[in-house]
Amino acid sequence: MKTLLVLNGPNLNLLGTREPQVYGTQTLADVESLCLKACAAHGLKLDFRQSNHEGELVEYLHEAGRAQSAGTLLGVVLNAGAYTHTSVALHDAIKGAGVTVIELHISNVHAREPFRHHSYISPVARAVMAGFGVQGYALAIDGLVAMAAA
Ligand code: CA2
Repeated sequence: MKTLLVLNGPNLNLLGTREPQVYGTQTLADVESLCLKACAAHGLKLDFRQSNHEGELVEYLHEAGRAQSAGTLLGVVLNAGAYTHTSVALHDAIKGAGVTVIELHISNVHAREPFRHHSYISPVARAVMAGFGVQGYALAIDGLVAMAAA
């Protein structure tokens, strides 16, 4: 049974506690449950993580690259949070690890402040999903599975 990694960046541990008009009312634990369901439907094991630390996210992406090379990991659904718009380190980590990443955003970042319009992740992502709310996580999992099967 292969694993799929859902990786969440800074402040996503606060999901459901503030800004419900932007991010909805579901918590990160709710998101983990919906990812678990989506992975189970495809016979996949879920590895669900969150970190507020850029270096830790880099380490997780390196680990994911090794697991994908070893054939035990299908790929990563990554919501890099605000690091999306700032982190050359995450860009380089994805590229260097050679790991398949689907970039995911709960909100439609392109309909928000201009500083959220640029992503360092998009050029090294296989696909980008934004604006579907937390349901986007399940859609991204389905999309990653479909891509891997094609
Ligand atoms: O829409 C998304 O998923 C984002 O990746 C979320 C990031 C934001 O910086 C990106 O531009 C878009 C922010 C995550 C913080 O989430 C919070 C949720 C509730 C309360 C406070 C923060």
